[in-house]
Amino acid sequence: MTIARSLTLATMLMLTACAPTEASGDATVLVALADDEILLAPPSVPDGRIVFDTENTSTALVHEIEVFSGAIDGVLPPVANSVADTAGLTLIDEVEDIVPGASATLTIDLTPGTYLVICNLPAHFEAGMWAYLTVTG
Ligand SMILES: [Cu+2]
Repeated sequence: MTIARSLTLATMLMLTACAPTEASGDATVLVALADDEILLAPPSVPDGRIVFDTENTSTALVHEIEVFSGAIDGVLPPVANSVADTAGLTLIDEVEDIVPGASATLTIDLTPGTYLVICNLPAHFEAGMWAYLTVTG
């Protein structure tokens, strides 16, 4: 392969990698459910149909993913009876009972705003299982 051809291939790969995800309709958020945190990659996506590609990375605990609208970044809901009191939030969708090592996919249409992603099994929210997702317009 010539150098010019290698450069062309490299350029094409870069253009493909940089193509905006919203052009194809869906944005994907990789969600790692760990025992003491939830990691979202990326933590900000454009509005529209969003695929939460979720994996329970725990070796021992069952987890769930719940996505709430109406969240304010930096303002967590209070805890009552070992779970988050989500009375001021709106549950958009969830997947329960994701066993250790298992994956689950949640696809939701979201409008711009701040969303709170949590696992609300007893004591899990308090342990740190929450993350904010920013959806931009
Ligand atoms: Cu959990």
